[in-house]
Amino acid sequence: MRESVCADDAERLIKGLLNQERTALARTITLIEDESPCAEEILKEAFRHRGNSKIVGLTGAPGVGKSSLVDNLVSIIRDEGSTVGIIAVDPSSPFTGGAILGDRVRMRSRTTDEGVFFRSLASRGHLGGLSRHTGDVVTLMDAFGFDYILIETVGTGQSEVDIMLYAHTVVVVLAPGMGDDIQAIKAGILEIGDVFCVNKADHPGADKTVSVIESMLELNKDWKWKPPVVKTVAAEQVGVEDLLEQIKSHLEYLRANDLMDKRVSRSYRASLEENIRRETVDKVLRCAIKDGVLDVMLDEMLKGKSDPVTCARELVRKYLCGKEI
Ligand SMILES: Nc1nc2c(ncn2[C@@H]2O[C@H](COP(=O)(O)OP(=O)(O)O)[C@@H](O)[C@H]2O)c(=O)[nH]1
Ligand SMILES: [Mg+2]
Repeated sequence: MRESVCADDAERLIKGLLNQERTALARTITLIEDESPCAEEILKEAFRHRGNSKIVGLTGAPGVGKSSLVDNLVSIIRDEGSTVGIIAVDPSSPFTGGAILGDRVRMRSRTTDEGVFFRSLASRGHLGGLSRHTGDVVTLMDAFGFDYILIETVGTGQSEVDIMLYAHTVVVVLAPGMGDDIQAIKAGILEIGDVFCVNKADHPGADKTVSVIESMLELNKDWKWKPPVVKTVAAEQVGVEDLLEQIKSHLEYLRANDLMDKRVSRSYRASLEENIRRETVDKVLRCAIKDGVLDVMLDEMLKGKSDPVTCARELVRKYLCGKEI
């Protein structure tokens, strides 16, 4: 019964999505976040229609100015007549003002501008992981037909780095005087950056930060694409055109060197992993929570009657093995 209702709904939403109806897009994203079975059909169909968007990720520590940059990039992209979908996977800390800036883009997309669509994804899902839906939302926005998709995420952990795998071009954003974050760069982000952006160039030490990044990039002699380092003052709309030019150059480089497929398959791989986790780890935990089995097991562990290894095996056997999933 549920299936047939779902099928109708899915068909209508797919049609709407491909007709660039924003309500259909918004509704489908909600279905995905709710992990509704209807979302699956839509996603399968949407996947067949993706492949035209330029997907750009922006990552960096909280407060460096990612949302401000996104806001600026959106203005320039719109001035060029292109459309843009924005995905913010950002806890929007009240201390950084992230929420307020996000609101600015969100307001524009809700009120006057049909060419902008903003969606923030809850960064912590109910199972405790980082948003597992980013890849799916990228697929939907791509199928919808935005010229650009911008993904903003806080670049502090591995999961955030993983989200960047959905992008064709990754922009790593820094601000001057961030000694600790230069260390963080060493721990993984340097490798994924295609373009580096030193924002808040109105603050002292911007040139120093640029040269630190450049000297780190020098260590890798194998670059076919040497990531450019761009200075911006997002608060005053300075340097953001140059940033967009560098992003476009990188996309052009990928295309000219037949590297786009590699990037795309990187994102498919990330999507695949995301889906496998959802079909296994998330499913087992969800079932165990729903049935109350998890609480029972935790209690048994507390009483010394069981252990995580045994319980994990039991849960996998109970909820995955021999069952249709
Ligand atoms: N001085 C200065 N402040 C900036 C600049 N860009 C952003 N900001 C401010 O820095 C704060 C954090 O910016 P936001 O874009 O929310 O950073 P996010 O957390 O990385 O998204 C806000 O108060 C911005 O107004 C800049 O280029 N210079
Ligand atoms: Mg932000």
